Amino acid sequence: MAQLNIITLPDRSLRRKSAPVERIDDDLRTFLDRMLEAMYEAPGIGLAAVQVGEPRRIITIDVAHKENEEGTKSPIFLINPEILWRSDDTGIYEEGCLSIPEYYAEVERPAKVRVKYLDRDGREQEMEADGLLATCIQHEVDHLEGKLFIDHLSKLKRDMVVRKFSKAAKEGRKPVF
Ligand code: GNR
Ligand code: NI
Repeated sequence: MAQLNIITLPDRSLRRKSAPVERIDDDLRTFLDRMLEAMYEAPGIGLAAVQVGEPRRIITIDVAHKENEEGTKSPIFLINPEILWRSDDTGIYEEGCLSIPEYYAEVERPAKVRVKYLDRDGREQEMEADGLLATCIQHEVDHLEGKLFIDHLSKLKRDMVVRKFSKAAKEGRKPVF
């Protein structure tokens, strides 16, 4: 089966709000596996289904498997995730996004979150996360609302990024940062 293609700016479909998953069956699990493969291949530490053209509330994450080191995979699948609690204390990470290739910027977010979700067997789970995992979960849940990490930056920076991607796309090249 062909690998899933990751959508990049200025594609407006990244702004769509994703719809809840209604049934968790083998077809969905096959799709989860394909998402995971695309994420590892990229390589990235997280992926939301909307980034591969499926606006459904599905996320894959593996913060341990940053580079393609075989044997250290620890994937997490979050279906219909809901952030139940965000800490008051915040943390700053330099974020990137597979849909905004080669642009990185520091984003401040709550340092810890508690999230409720369905796992790949359809079982309800809750997890408390901190560090990079907490940042990644928030970055991915933002995608489900059509929100990108550049939305956390100043309007000046965000507009600069979008303009560079739009201009580059018209000229059939990649943006230079
Ligand atoms: O691969 C990714 N790295 C990353 C680094 C810091 C904060 C968030 C991320 S998620 C990103 C992959 C991606 O675009 N997921 O939507
Ligand atoms: Ni992203």
